Amino acid sequence: MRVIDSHTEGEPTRVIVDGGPDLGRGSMAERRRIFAERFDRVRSFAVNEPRGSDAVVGALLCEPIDPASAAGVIFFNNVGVIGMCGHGTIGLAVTLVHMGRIGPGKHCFETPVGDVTVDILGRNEVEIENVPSFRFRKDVMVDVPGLGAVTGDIAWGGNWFFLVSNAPHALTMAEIPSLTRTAQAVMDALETAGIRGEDGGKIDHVEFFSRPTDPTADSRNFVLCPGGAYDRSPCGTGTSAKLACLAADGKLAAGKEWVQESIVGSRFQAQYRPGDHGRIVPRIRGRAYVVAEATLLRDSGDPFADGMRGAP
Ligand code: PYC
Repeated sequence: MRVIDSHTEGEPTRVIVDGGPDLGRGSMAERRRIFAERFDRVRSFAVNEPRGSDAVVGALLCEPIDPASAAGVIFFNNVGVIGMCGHGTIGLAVTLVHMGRIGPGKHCFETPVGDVTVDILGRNEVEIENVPSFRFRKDVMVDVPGLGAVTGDIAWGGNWFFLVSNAPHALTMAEIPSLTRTAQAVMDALETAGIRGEDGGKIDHVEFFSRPTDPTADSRNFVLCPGGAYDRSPCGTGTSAKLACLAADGKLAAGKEWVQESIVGSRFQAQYRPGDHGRIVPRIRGRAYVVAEATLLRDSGDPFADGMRGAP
């Protein structure tokens, strides 16, 4: 399997450019289902230890349905498939530029949750127009064992998010273990209480916010992803969900820039335009850098040939 690794504002993406499974020619949602049901070993092989880590997001490059699109893509991580991935889309775009497959200008990527447009602004800088995003419920209270009542909004940004405005710990690198434990407890409590997204989708991302460290940013976040790893980038789908909440509250006008700082201090520049049915269409700008081209090998005698998770 041939892969190209990059990071987007600190968060790694591994694009499978050759040697991935054939998922047929159905819709991207259908291909994601087939990948999840029949090729989970391939997912684990590609991103888990010893070849990867819990933080790596994989991107399986597919033939697009529409020949005018630049690519189809299925995103996945250490525990399963995900809907959309903002940092991964930026990483994929920079990877395709690195491969000479796309150049400056706009290109369409097909994902299981809808088409996204990427605008290549430079070798490392990309702006994506994400899938339409919206807030589903405001001020939802959930009782979290050991913590008490936590209130947040539920919003869609390509994945389902629970957004908590007042982070329960300081958003510093030193607090990452506590932030991870608390965000996981919130995610588990939402599931136990049967609190889900509009389509019954599991809320598998929890996002805490505080004031930014750098006063030129608007906000700082910590995002816990399914599988227990935190997003090193400001999270493209999480920033989209945040924009949807700000728009719904009348706190951010269409076209006005929002700078989202991540827990590691990296940034996305974001804005939105109004979409249909009360949704917004977010635009997220960030930078990615290619860090490796590799061939992943499999030794059938290796007891961990299909990858393993080093930490629970
Ligand atoms: O950037 O949307 C994102 C993302 C989702 C999970 C990790 N990164």
